[in-house]
Amino acid sequence: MTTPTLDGGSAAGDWWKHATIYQIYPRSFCDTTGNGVGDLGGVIDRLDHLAWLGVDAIWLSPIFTSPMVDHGYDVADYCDVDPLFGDLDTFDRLVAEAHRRGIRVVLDWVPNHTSDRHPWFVDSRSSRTAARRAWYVWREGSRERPPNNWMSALSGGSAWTWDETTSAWYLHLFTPEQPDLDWSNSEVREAMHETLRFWLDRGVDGFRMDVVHLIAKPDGLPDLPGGPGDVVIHIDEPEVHGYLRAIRSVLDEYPQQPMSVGEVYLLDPTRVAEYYGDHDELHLSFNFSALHGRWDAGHWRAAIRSAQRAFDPVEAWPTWVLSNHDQTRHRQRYGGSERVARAAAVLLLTLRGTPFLYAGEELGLVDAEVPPEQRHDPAGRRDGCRAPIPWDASSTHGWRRSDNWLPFPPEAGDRNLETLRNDPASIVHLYRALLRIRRQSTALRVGSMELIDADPALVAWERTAGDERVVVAINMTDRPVPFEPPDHSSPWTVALESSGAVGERSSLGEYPGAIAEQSGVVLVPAAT
Ligand code: TEU
Repeated sequence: MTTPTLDGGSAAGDWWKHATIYQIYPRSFCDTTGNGVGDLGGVIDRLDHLAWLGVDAIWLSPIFTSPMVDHGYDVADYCDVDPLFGDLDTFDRLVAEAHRRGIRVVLDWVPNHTSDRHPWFVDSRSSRTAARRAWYVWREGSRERPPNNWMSALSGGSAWTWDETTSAWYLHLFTPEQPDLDWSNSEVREAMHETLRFWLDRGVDGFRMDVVHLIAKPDGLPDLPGGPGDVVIHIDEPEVHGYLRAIRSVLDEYPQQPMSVGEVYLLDPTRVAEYYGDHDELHLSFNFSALHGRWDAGHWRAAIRSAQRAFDPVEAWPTWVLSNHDQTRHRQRYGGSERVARAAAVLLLTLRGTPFLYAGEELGLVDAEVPPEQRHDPAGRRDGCRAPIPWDASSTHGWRRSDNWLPFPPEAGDRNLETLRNDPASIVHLYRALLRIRRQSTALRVGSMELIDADPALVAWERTAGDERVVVAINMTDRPVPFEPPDHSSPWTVALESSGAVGERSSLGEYPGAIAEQSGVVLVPAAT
């Protein structure tokens, strides 16, 4: 076997612009130990699926040592793998095996807060004069009233917890077990930089940075103007940009072009774009404003335009996300049909920007139904989208047991990798075909993008790079819609061998999505 190059399908740099990044929630991916929880060995076992599918990188949700109050988003040691998932040797093997297949590895790095079990916090809370007292945000005062009106984004109560040992409040924007670090302290910044170097030295290709916009807090921690209902996760302070430039310098020390993608949870794309700095802060940032909307052509046209207005003038490279471990899976949010799941695949993989694909999207999964007594999420609402991935049609769906940490999604008997791979017209083959087209097309990966006037039921656009022009049209309704592609790409002919459709068309007709190139047209059928 020839060793694939780590080039994301392109000889050029900036691999993260060309790449499709696949998010793995390790607890739910694949279990090799039989404890009902996925692990790193399981990720290694499934790398062949990812290579077959054609993704360029994997992002692993947190794997560091953690008491798992928030499933790894509460880190007790940034420089080790939690024993639930494996150990550093397994991790090194994972990186080597992924790289051997041309797949890069991105880790989830949680800079805003640690676990309350992290030795830094254990020390910090031990006394008012502890060496690391000032690594966290402490306030003394009356135990009757928290220092301000901030509410925790996860547990709902105050963002402050009173600590008896030193009679003081500590800040936690998430659960009380996730105390916020004080990034205005240079020792904190240096210690956190070292945690990046630890993994970069082991060859990782980048980091997804959890709520990274929150690491700078407003001076004096004033009340939020909107009262306790105001959303604390929309904090956006100028100091954050200096912290990000310093983080970028650490990444730039390394030859593998490490990439940073920030979970910047601001819903105004113009503010999100500022987190790219002058190409000296984040490489990429999520733009969740598009995700929070209906499956509706008007919404998507507006979301695309607002991303273009915010990102293009400052040359900030966009990203697109439809699903992740915090949101109801998009097929379900958009009404549940196969047709929508297929059209959404075309949307995600043909827009201008780096697509993030959440494990199980390629199977068209919806959320598991999780009875209240089986829920684990401290927010109480995110278990369904974190269900185990069904790999085969057996009763345990490729897992060692049937009673895993969460139940399988409802249609696992049909929507599992084995069953879908055996059907060349299934959604997993559609994803694979789209990823292949994307790899082959410079226009789709990095070309410019312009919306095309079309029927109000449609979102249509053209991607261009040099002489290569690609037209994409997506029908966001379930009725047939006329669409005449621009002259240079007609007549439309079916080119996607796995689509099951043949013949010539000059209209989108009953199809939910289509991609037209000079070489032909991919019409995506609504169902198998
Ligand atoms: O999410 C941040 C965040 O804003 C979410 O809590 C969001 O408000 C909610 O999920 C929307 O439904 C990140 C991680 O993605 C999440 O899993 C963690 O719980 C959180 O940070 C704390 O680290």
